[in-house]
Amino acid sequence: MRILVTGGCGFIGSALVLHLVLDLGHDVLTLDALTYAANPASLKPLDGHSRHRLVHGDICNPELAAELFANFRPEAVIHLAAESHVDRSITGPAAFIWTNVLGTQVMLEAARAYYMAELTGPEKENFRLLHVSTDEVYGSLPLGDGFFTEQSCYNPRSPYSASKAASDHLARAWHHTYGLPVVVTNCSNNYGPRQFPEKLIPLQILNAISGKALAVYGDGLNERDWIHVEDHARALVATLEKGRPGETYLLGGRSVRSNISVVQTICAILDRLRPDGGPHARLIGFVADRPGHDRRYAIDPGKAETELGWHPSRSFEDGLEDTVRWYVENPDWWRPIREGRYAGERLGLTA
Ligand code: NAD
Ligand code: TDX
Repeated sequence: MRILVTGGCGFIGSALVLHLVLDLGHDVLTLDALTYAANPASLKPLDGHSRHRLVHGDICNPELAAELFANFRPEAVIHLAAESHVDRSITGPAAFIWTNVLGTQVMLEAARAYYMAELTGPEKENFRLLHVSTDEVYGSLPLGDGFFTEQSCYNPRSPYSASKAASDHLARAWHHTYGLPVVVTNCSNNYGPRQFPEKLIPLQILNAISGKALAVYGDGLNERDWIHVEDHARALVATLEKGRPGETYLLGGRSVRSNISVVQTICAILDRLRPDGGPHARLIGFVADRPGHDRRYAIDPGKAETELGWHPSRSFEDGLEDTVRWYVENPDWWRPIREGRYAGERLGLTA
């Protein structure tokens, strides 16, 4: 299949693109603006690969989007490009509205024009646009209690989740109004190799390795439902293959943990891998809470499991151990980021 992936140089996008090309043999065109969050090193295994091409460009550019549809003629689109970090959305929301809302509209319009004008017969019947979103659109559950389902009401509470909620509504509107075969997934917190070290797990791993403070927001009891990024990538492929247009599938790893227990587990793993730096838990400290900090996210992935035949396969503790090991063994991937070098500079581009 020819698949257009937006945001393929990011954390989830790169895991997905590697899976699509190397494991499944698909032809992939990655469209990515190479923002600070991108790391082209994540796609290094595809250097020179005949089945992959990277286009450095912005999803908010309608001419570029139209050109890529016309020339690449995708059989499917998986749309992941987004501003993704909640803390950044609190200090600078504009980029989130721009990319997540306007950029999604641009991709939907380009897909609609192509779908209507260029596709016929089985090509048209089988075309899909998969919109990749988050469980944060559903707001916050009470501590220790309850799960989001496809029936949960939208209640976004941060600029990030509000922008993603808007993009979900646009995606569904393009299905209902124009008949574009859109499928939406809302996934819980991902973890795994190649995640930008601003998110909880990689940030705490790298701070612990360098003996820096491990800042836990508020009382540390907020809960997140963790899924390994490779389980998410497999879920997206299953959704593309079996998901029904117009439907929504909630994806999660059935691994709800409090933030403090995640940080303590990272410390315990590092105590085993790097006993000289331990005990790492001495570095843990509680800091001021995130404004509007959602208490609990938790997903019931029952519909995805039943309809798509997909199940999360990684236990959180095993997956976390592998992830900590990956960061310990791959400083070449994260050192340029920690040294504050611009993503484009890492690529040899100018800002
Ligand atoms: P990320 O921040 O690691 O990567 C985002 C990628 O999108 C980067 O490569 C960046 O360069 C690219 N991008 C940003 N703005 C762009 C633009 N205007 N044009 C083209 N490319 C642009 O994000 P991630 O964690 O991999 O998340 C990917 C998607 O999955 C997002 O849509 C996010 O909302 C969603 N999601 C993430 C999680 C999670 O836990 N990380 C969970 C559920 C859903
Ligand atoms: O230093 C920290 N200390 C801390 O206590 C950081 C960075 C986070 N936290 C807390 C806040 C959250 O309760 O840890 C939890 C996880 O934080 P993030 O990694 O920032 O993730 P979250 O806000 O839950 O959002 C993530 O999951 C859903 C992704 O960033 C989103 O893109 C995704 O949609």
